[in-house]
Amino acid sequence: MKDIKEKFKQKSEELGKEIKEILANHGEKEISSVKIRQLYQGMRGMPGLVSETSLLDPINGIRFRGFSIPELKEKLPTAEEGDEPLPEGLFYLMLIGELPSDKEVEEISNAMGRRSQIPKHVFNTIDELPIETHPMTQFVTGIMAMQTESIFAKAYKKGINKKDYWEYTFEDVTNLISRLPRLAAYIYRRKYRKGEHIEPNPELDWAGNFAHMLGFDNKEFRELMRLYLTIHADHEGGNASAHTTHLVGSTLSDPYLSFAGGMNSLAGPLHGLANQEVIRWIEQMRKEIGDGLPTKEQIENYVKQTLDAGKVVPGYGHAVLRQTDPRFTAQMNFAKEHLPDDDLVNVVWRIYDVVPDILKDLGKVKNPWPNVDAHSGALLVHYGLEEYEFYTVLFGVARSLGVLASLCWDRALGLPLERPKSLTTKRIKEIINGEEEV
Ligand code: AMX
Repeated sequence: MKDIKEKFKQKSEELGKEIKEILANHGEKEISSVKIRQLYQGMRGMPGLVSETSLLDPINGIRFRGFSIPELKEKLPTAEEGDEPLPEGLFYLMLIGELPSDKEVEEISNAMGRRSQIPKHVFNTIDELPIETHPMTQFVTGIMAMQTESIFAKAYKKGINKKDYWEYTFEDVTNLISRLPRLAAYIYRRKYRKGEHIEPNPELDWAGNFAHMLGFDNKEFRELMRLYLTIHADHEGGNASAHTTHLVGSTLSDPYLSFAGGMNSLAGPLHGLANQEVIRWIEQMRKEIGDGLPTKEQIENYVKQTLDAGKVVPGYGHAVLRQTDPRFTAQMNFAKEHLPDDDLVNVVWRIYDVVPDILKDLGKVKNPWPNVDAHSGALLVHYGLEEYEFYTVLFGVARSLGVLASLCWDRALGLPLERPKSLTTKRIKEIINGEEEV
């Protein structure tokens, strides 16, 4: 990783200079105004932070350093055995801002293999948790237990110069990303496969090795993991897991603590937990109306039942997107190629035919289209990964790539403690009445 680290240093110094100039020449330029409703509605659409790794367009979806998902599929290096992009390549792209060569991706894969060792106390800590503990709780516990390994925290304690923060962060970030598949696989095998663990295979790439350690050692599943970990990696900086990682990191908490924070936020049903909720919801529907392909009317009735019970339809809607999520489409294309006749996949596609119109008719849902989580579970079930409570952990492993690449940038650019202003409703009423603050 030495050359990549050197390249990152050079890129971040260049951007640091540009930002200084922007601030000196345009620091006072207004780019947005804030409406009262935005304070009560989750700051939707309010620019509030900078994140270099990706940018989300409401219609066209996510672009990683300018590249769409189909472009990533075309341009990023792949494993020899397949044609899905290697997520290590996306990590490089997000970190450096340029497409990697095959050699650079190989360098990352090898470094990740070498750095993937996890100290025994981490496994022991997880083993102390009751087996029924939710996999996301086990995942966060494991990340927190690994914090003993933080190079940044140790260096900070000794005393380091501000300008060197990024270097220690970079090391922590690379180590943490390398270790996460091992940690996640450990949790999976502990909870669902009688604790029969599988040693890593150093010959495999990051995602391929993850599939292997989970116990799904076939080419198609390895390919699915490469695609899955790529498309879930980042969704610009304002989404809850990215923003939480950034916020916690802004206090100079080390990457382990910051990422654990991000993962707690991914564990919410409105965010990453939606992928488990989708399969749970479909399973419930099939219990009620029977297996096989449900009719459109049956789905319509089930959706209405969900809405009447005051619940959301999981996998549909988005805070920013206003079209079908290209991450949904990428998974649909994978399914069309590899498993077009799968029962559950066909249920997911039929739900896609029915739900948007119903949500549109409600008149309040801003985005009636499916998001990434509407499709992911059906693919996993097909290959035998049926334990849906584990799905958010897969999302979390993927999300590490984007939010931790971003954390490297935060430290390299010396971004400060995040501390937005909050108001009380009393103060808002005073502002409405044109009263000065007392
Ligand atoms: N089903 C039913 N109602 C929905 C809905 C859905 N899928 N999506 C939005 N709505 C409702 C909201 O609950 C809200 O109702 P309210 O005014 O009675 O409170 C209204 O429509 C307006 O909401 P919105 O502005 O369209 O959405 P939002 O930005 O507030 O929330 C999200 C976005 C994702 C939380 C929401 O669409 C949702 O709950 N979806 C289902 C859960 C889900 O799939 N989450 C995963 C998102 C992707 C991810 O992070 N992994």
